[in-house]
Amino acid sequence: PEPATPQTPVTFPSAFLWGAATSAYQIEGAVREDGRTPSIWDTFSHTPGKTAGGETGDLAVDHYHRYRDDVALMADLGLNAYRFSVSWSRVQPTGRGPAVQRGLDFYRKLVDELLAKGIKPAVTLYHWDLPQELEDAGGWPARDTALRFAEYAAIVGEALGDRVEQWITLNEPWCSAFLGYASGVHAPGRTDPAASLRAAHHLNLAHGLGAVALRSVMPARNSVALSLNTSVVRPLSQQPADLVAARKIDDLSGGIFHGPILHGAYPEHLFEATASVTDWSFVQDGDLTAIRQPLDALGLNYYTPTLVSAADADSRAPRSDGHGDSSHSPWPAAEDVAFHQTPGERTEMGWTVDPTGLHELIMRYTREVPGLPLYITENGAAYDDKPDSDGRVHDPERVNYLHGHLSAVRRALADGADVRGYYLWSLMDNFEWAYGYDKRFGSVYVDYVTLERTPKSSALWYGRAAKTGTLPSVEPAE
Ligand code: PNW
Repeated sequence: PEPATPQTPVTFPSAFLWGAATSAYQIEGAVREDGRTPSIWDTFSHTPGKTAGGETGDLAVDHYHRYRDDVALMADLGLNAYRFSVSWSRVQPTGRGPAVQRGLDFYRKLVDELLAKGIKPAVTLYHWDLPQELEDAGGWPARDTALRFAEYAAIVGEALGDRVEQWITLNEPWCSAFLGYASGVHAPGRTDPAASLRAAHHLNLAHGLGAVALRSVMPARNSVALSLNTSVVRPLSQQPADLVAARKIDDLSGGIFHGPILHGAYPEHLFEATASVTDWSFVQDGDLTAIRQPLDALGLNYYTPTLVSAADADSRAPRSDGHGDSSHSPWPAAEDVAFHQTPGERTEMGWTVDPTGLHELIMRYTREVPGLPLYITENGAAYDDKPDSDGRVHDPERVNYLHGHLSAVRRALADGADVRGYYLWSLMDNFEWAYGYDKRFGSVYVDYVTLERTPKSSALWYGRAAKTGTLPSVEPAE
């Protein structure tokens, strides 16, 4: 962990984006309004036993009706960027066919509100909420879903491309493919390793076709990117078997996406490593060319590093590894890998706080694609926040987390990385997927009875950083 004191001023470039991030299903609510129909997350959260306490995004934090206040709050805090996602089911309820104008109008109003307050919008097209009808037709393991995504991308690009410059096709395709189709802790809750690898390929294809579709309808000045959550994988030792285990998890978390997207090829060892699960015959001629589209930027999401070793015979049981409770592993064909807890302080998710991993991740992609602008599109922590008797919410642990990770970004800049901005996850407390409302990632506290928003001390701290371009000092955590 970073020492909280003594501190020298940590200053950022003047054009740096200081943002916060959210996603549609986690904050909007209004799931049956204005023509929206169910996504896989509506179905999943309404299936008994799938989320903590059976919680759903039906109301979430009611952002659909409170977006003006939420934008005003961001402006008051001093943020100059906001990353949100579009609900596919609002725009194209069945995942096909003509767009619903009322759905598009919501996002247009949101964007206009942001622009009026000097906040730069970044739109994520897909943050895990596939229209249920497309899942019923096969979901991401079916090739057609990638083609449907490209049509949807063109619809949203056409509607918002004149006023939104920053576009992200997919958020964390790793989670969509492997938590959705292998471990089943996320929607649609399938536990089929072969299907999860098909899903990964079709998500890659969706990204490539989506990037082309966006560019065909948008001004050339706009930027097209995607957000990856490549694990920062560390081997437990330098023994060859542990290094092989680390490479396998690196391939399955990062290379399986950035290989084809950035370099036009899957990692050398991936086919062999997963041969027990699939023959990869779903990769068609021309797919790798279609997937490798020039990127204007890359989004990196980072929370914690991953520590692995070769599994000995008795550590081969499937485990959840902080990826939720499941007897099914999210890592296909990786029974020979054991996962370990990184030592150190942990957040409410049980994720170890380690800012050096963020520096490592940034430098890795700086080497992987020299010259590609990078954004930290998510970084943050869940803590058990509670209002004081005076109604204020003090979260010194989160301030410390943000200070440590933003300092790591600053060190990467000094080391030559081209990081253009940082989006804190998350603007406000919200529906944390399978964990429901239990895990609070917000810098703004949400009272789940009144839905009242209260900036935590971390939001005020981060706002000062945004306004001044310099990290304020950190009070030692009590
Ligand atoms: C990301 N894992 O989710 C998402 O993009 C957010 O929607 C989410 O709220 C946030 O991080 C916090 O969880 C992840 O198991 C969920 O490795 C799970 C994992 C990683 C990211």
